[in-house]
Amino acid sequence: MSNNNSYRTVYAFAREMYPKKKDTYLQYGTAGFRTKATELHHVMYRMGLLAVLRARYKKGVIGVMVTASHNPEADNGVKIIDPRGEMLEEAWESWATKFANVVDEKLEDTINEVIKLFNIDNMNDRVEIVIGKDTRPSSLPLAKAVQDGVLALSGKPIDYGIVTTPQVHYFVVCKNTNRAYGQPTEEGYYRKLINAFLRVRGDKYNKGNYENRLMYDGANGVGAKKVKYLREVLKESLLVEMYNDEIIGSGKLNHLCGADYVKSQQKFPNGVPKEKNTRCCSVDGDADRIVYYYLDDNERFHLLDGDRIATLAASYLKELLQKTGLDLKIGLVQSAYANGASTEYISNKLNISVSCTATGVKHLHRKALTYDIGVYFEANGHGTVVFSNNAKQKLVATARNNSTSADHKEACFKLLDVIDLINETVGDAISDMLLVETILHERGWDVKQWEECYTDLPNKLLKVTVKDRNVVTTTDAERICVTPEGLQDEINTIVSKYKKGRSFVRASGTEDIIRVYAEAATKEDTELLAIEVAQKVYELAGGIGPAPELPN
Ligand code: 16G
Ligand code: MG
Repeated sequence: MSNNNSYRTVYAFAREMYPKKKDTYLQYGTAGFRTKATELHHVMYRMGLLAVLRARYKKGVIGVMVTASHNPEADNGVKIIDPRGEMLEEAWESWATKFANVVDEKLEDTINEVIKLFNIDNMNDRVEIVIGKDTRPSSLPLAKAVQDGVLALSGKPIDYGIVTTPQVHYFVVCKNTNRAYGQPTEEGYYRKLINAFLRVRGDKYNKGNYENRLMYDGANGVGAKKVKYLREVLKESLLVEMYNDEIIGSGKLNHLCGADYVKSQQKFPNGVPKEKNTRCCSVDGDADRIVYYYLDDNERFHLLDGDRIATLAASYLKELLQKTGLDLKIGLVQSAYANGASTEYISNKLNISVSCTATGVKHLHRKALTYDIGVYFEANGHGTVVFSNNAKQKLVATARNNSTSADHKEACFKLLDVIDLINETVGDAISDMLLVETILHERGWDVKQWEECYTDLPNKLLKVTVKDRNVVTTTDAERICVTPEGLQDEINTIVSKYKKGRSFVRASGTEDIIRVYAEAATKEDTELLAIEVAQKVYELAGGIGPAPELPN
């Protein structure tokens, strides 16, 4: 006997419109599902269903973003956003995986399992699900599938059309805070960011060595579409020169351009003119990542990645905080991929507390929330700054207090403006760009002065293909390898041969491979160190295909 509810329409819809192919298995990874767009129709429908259950359980608005970020245009993906703008709670990731993989006939039972396990007794609530999508041609039908899933369980889909991932996070938070965070519209988003940016910038657009001109690589995606609007509003205050803005269906999304290409290839993107000593930036396919770079007089490429943005932001916020006279705790969060030179600079020169978490925005974000001012960035350009309620309340109270000195007051108002130009809900390429431009402007720095803060250690990333990536497990924020047994000892022995050597290995959360990271005092040593470690991984973790080879 079962007293389960019957969700016949759910099954009927699934069978008729979004049937699951027999042989597919997909896992909700670091940032949701991601694979060939043609494999995802049933997954999208089911994520619509899950989003409704989650929204009823949390009694709040949930977001769903259809995107495969920096992947090729033929891929797509989906991620679920929790009521506070965070990534879907890990305990529910396995439910997402289960939903994606059960046969159509079991869909109703799985819904009932969730309802029972989480005591969801408000199945009639008309919960809102915010849906956004990137510029991929496949995103339109896939977002429609999410909507159908939401409707099948009588939720209310709110379609925001083509937007960036961070915009969806922002809309979700605005709605769940009853608009205290801002207006849940695109106009509200731009207005909040741009008003703050213009107030801080004042009417002097060029300062010292800072020039208000920036070359912008939109990766032929949503980051290009959105900045077009931004440019109109920024007018003369910041001249954003747009490149790679062929948006829908050009097949060029992320192709030889965009933040991932620039960071992983350490190369200047196609489609941007090679102008020397000019500040450039690239965003990725859903505009939640950004990196800066320039070409020097000899056309040598210089990258200013997430570590650089983190150090720039942390040092600026620390200074500004000191000027407010308030005692608030500031900290910086990185992953093991952060360049060792940046970590040393933060601890020893900036005297800011720095901590390391596992890879993935959700881990860094969570740690950053433990500070009053928590700056977090991954080297690949994902990151933002979060401010505690305590910090915000103190700033407002001090700014409004008549006995506060004029200097302290001014600093409090400025910091409040800076908070408004930051999208705290998640890393946001557009908001991060405005923050970097604000700081460089205020300091009167050109891109070289920013780079001169510290010198990156040479570093190298390699991939090793193995039979089963799950054989590699790690601890201590992925810096120590636990299995296969003996691998860490081997890594230690190899690393000890190299000056300033550091290396770690971990299973990728987005590709079926093991990643090897290495850094050392010289480029040659770094190459050797990376290969030696990769060879050990190949040997001890069941490598397949050609073994990594030392250069001759
Ligand atoms: C995803 C993560 C990113 C992480 C990357 C690691 C989000 C929004 N994105 O793109 O934070 O750096 O995966 O990829 O969380 P990997 O596991 O393949 O190295
Ligand atoms: Mg992205």
